[in-house]
Amino acid sequence: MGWKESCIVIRFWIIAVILALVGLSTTPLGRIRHDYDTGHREEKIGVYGLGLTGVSVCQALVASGAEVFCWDEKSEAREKTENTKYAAEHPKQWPWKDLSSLVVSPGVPLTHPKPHVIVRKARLEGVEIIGDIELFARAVNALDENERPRVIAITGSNGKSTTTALTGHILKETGRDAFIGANIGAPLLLLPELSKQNTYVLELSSFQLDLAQSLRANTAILMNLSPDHIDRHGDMDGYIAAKKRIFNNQTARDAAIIGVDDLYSQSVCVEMTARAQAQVIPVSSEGALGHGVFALAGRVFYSLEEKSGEAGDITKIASLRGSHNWQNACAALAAVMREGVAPSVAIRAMERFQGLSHRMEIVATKGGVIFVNDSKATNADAAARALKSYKDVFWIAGGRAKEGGVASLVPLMNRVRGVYLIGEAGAQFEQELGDAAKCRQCGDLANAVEEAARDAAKSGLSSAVVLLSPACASFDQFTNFEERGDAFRRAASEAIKLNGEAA
Ligand code: UMA
Repeated sequence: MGWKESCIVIRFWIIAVILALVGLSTTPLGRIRHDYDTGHREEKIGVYGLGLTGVSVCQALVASGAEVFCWDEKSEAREKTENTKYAAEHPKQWPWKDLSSLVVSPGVPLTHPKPHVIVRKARLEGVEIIGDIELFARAVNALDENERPRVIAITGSNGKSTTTALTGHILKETGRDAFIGANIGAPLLLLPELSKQNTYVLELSSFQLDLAQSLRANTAILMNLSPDHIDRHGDMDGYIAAKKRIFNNQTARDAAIIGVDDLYSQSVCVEMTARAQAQVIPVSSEGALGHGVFALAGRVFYSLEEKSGEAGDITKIASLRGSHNWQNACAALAAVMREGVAPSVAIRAMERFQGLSHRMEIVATKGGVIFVNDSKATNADAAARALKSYKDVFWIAGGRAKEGGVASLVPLMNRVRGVYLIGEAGAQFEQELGDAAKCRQCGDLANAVEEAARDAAKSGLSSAVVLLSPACASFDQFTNFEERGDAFRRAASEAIKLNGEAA
């Protein structure tokens, strides 16, 4: 190689090394960048809470050119922002006078038990308080009508995750570009970029709805209402008001699908029908409806303006067991029919639905005993649904109690052979169940599974079910319900080993 060629090769390597270094320093941002333009170019925005939501918000805002000021009370959360363009900085240092918005995580209290100090500060400074769903809503609202993606938003006290997953599953199976997220799976801002081809199927919590002022859902679903998150909303009225926000901004072209199997939701359905803002489609798994979608003993029917008939029989679908799941199926059917899916095609897609982890999920079977993980059942109403689905239940319950406890479950104790109590709520639940059930204080989940599995095996019952359906939040002993469900799965396989063939 001559001098000239050597110079070219050396120059090539110098450029390559420089490019590699530049690439290395920008790779993390490049990788986390996603394609939402939140419309915040050059604005200064505060972000409070750096969990799943907060980090996705910071990434979205930075990628769209905003200057981000963020904070989290936990140092581990703040550490995640080191070496990023949104390094955490205490709110005392934020340029409050120049902030255009404060984006808070859903877990940050707005009103109850009392407004968070950051919320009070923003109100004092006249800075609007929004959430990640609102950033999405504004990006969608900025598009021309014929460029908007479809938005299906789903809420309710119970069944919203299954309905979200089922709706997304049917749409995907029938060739739509459907994406599931928000309170389930990925935070909303991590879903693929806005496109008119896309359908976003969003599970929304009451916390998120409180922070989603301009969201307009083409289809909004309210599954049901029972007391939940009262500590955050003050009372049932506050909770219902948050849930009803899902229908805000809807137009006559949009649909409000409402479960009518509980009194609270029935009154919302009446109110929405009177308001005549969107087309109301009632759904039920407890009786026939003149107008709406309903299940009778697991056979699904639809009676809508343009068509009516039987969609199909879902009694044999293992992942949709129980009448609460039939209500989920009715709501999903109503939603996908609006997207042009034929009812019989939707039912065939449901047959391939695998169900969700931690929702009446069969995790083990041994010697006739079935172990069911229903860790997601964080309130009495959800636990009732699981208890009603089985007879001969060895029921594991407890954790951090929710408003109302488990007194409402006493009538179901004729199905329960033993109650194995864990966590903070143990003593309270034993008192509430009184003589209706045989209760045992087990302390933690591992002990409860061991004892319940032993009793189930000894019972000789052919339909014995060891059911974790806690009717409680998990936070006294676990980080979240998923961790609790995983611990149940492990304990179930340990118990099977311990009890050998007998279990
Ligand atoms: N933080 C503070 N101060 C506060 C509250 C929170 O600094 O007062 C910080 C915490 O230290 C933590 C972060 O904020 O680092 C957590 O924020 P978060 O509790 O809002 O949780 P995320 O990780 O952002 O998850 C949230 C939802 N969590 C809640 O609503 C409590 C997740 O729902 C959701 O999946 C996720 O956004 C993505 O959208 C979970 C949930 O439990 C499944 N939801 C409740 C439910 O379903 O009942 C509402």
